[in-house]
Amino acid sequence: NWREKPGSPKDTSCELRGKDISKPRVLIVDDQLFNLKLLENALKEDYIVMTAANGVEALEQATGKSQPDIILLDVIMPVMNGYEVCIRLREMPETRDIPVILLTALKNEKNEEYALQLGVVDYITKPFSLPIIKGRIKNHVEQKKYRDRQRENSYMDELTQIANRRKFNESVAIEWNRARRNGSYLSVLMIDADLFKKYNDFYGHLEGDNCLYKIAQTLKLNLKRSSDLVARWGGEEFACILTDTDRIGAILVGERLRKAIVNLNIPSQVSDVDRVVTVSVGAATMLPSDDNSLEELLQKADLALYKAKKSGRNRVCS
Ligand code: GH3
Ligand code: MG
Ligand code: MG
Ligand code: MG
Repeated sequence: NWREKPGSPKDTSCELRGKDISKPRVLIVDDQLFNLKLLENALKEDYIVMTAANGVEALEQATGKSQPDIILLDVIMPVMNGYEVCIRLREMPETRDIPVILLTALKNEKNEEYALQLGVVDYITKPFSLPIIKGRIKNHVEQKKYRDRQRENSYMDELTQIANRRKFNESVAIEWNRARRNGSYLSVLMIDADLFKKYNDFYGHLEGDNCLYKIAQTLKLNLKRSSDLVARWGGEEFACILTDTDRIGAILVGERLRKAIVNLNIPSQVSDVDRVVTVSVGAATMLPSDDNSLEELLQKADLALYKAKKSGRNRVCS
């Protein structure tokens, strides 16, 4: 069965998202150290507990590499109050779907109504009962995990068993924003199988599909960092997101991927390169800012790919 090579398709739903086997993560946000400690102690057995003492820290934690599965948020805090934190969380695609429970001493209808309008999943007033908080967290985390699984399924390309374009689009937008905040480089690779129409015509569509599966899995296997992503862009084209990677770095990764495909040694009578299947790669890099855009980055990668095709295929251009 060709699907068993070069890496058997495991349960990729978890893989797309990184490690998912460990405990759920809860972020507790409160300006009172006493409350933080109390909740941390109550939750640390069942959760990985993250803490923040104000709204700014909370947003930093929520947008970091290890995101919380749920946020317990105090309302009255200096610098930025809980409502503002909620608004900011809802604005960003990477934090929009993290459930938020407000924990507050503001015990009146107007405040609770406002909180619900902002999209919080629960509103708990202080003084609180620990067992009830734990019960509510557990239920909300379960629902969140279920939604995550549903979403992961919608992110998968059926034929190649890697991420699809929907996943790529969502991830690249998130990484663009993250790179912009951090002042770091973001690179994209566009990868296109060479002379694939001829390959299909010569070997048939089934063999063509088989080949696309092998290419996709090989690309995935050869990306080393967990923050990198390869997706099927469509047809015989793939796209990679390389976070925190400058132009030289992107070209190096592109070369590694190009060679890995050559080394697969998939026979191809229609190829003019050692009679094996090859790919062309376009690399583009940007330092995201006000003066450029994600669309431009993707366009640049496309142009570079065009250059690679024009100048003879089986190469990386930037
Ligand atoms: P180039 O080197 O310039 O990229 O030439 P090409 O033939 O690869 O490019 P072109 O865009 O002309 O043709 C792409 C071909 O890829 C057309 C189609 O037969 C094939 N293809 C696209 N999607 C699939 C797929 O899902 N399965 C198979 N078997 N073939 C596909
Ligand atoms: Mg407070
Ligand atoms: Mg193409
Ligand atoms: Mg092609």
